Amino acid sequence: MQSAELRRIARAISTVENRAVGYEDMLAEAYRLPDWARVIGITGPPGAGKSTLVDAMTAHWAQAGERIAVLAIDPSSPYSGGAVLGDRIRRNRSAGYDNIYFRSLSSRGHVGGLTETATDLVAVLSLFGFRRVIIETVGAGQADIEVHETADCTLVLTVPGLGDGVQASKAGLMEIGDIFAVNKADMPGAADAQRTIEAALGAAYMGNPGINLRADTARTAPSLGSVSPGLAALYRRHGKFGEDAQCWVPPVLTLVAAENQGVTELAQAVDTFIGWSQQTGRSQGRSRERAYAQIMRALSALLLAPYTREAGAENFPAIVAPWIDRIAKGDASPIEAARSLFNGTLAPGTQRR
Ligand SMILES: Nc1nc2c(ncn2[C@@H]2O[C@H](COP(=O)(O)OP(=O)(O)OP(=O)(O)O)[C@@H](O)[C@H]2O)c(=O)[nH]1
Ligand SMILES: [Mg+2]
Repeated sequence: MQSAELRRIARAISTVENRAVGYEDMLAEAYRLPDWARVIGITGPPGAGKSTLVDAMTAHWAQAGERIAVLAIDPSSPYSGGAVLGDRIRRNRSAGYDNIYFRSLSSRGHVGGLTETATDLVAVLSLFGFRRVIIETVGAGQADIEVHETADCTLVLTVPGLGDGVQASKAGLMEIGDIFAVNKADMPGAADAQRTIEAALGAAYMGNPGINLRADTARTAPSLGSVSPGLAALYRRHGKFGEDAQCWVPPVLTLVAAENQGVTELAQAVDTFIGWSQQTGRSQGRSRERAYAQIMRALSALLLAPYTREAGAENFPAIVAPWIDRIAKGDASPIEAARSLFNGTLAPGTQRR
């Protein structure tokens, strides 16, 4: 990519991130594209080798001539003063290709939240001809879950020897993975880690890794009692044994990302999953759910806009504070607060006369 084009891409990304002037027009065009870039989310504990894997995977796809964008979500808190970008982007194998674009993004400060920004960014990157977008997040919280909403395929990376099966389930990562991989298989304990994850998955899945055809006749559904929201989302994504004719059981692969071992197989698994999701209509179903959520968020923002304009968004904390005190004292409920604000203080025409 020429530097002029890199600047145009960077400017477009900032416009979306900040919802700056031109943002709506850009999205109007981007959302009309017939086909978007495929989105691969990569998450896992700090130091698991995510960036090393991103480097190897981008090289793999870039070699095939694809144009790829990488967004590294920076988990930095406001206290640390922003990203240490050099640390988070590794370009060893992918350095020779000029069809790869890297960018670091803050996990905070997005007007509509990270899911909104990430989805819009995928649209805009598609406008610039990218066929794949890889999003790297540190497997430590909300950012992963939010980014996962946007991803066509979520890859959860772990390493041997940290009891990661347990760690991952604590962080809620077991429920978002479409594919799991144990990296650093050159270290002792990789097979154990693989078995731990397979065992953790066993409660929710039956059948063999990958696409399971005729799942309804093969097995009966596991009895899970009442299904948690996480599991329900998982079944929407992967199908459920006993109910759906086809199911996806997340494979648990092993890797040595630093040596480029297992990367081709992983890339193939990603494409198999994405292809299966599209063929079975699951991917389209998720896009529709996402569009609904996006419309509702945009709608609430528009409905709130007159109040925001009148009261001034910066005054909201002060306006709401007395209600927080009352709720803290056990003297009001949040919905009472919202209703009262809606009917009184915040109604247009009641401020600063
Ligand atoms: N032994 C071994 N080391 C690896 C492998 N892959 C990556 N590493 C090393 O692990 C360290 C962390 O790698 P990164 O790719 O930066 O890990 P990360 O998950 O992106 O880290 P954060 O972004 O900081 O969470 C580096 O020193 C890598 O060289 C592997 O397959 N085997
Ligand atoms: Mg990294």
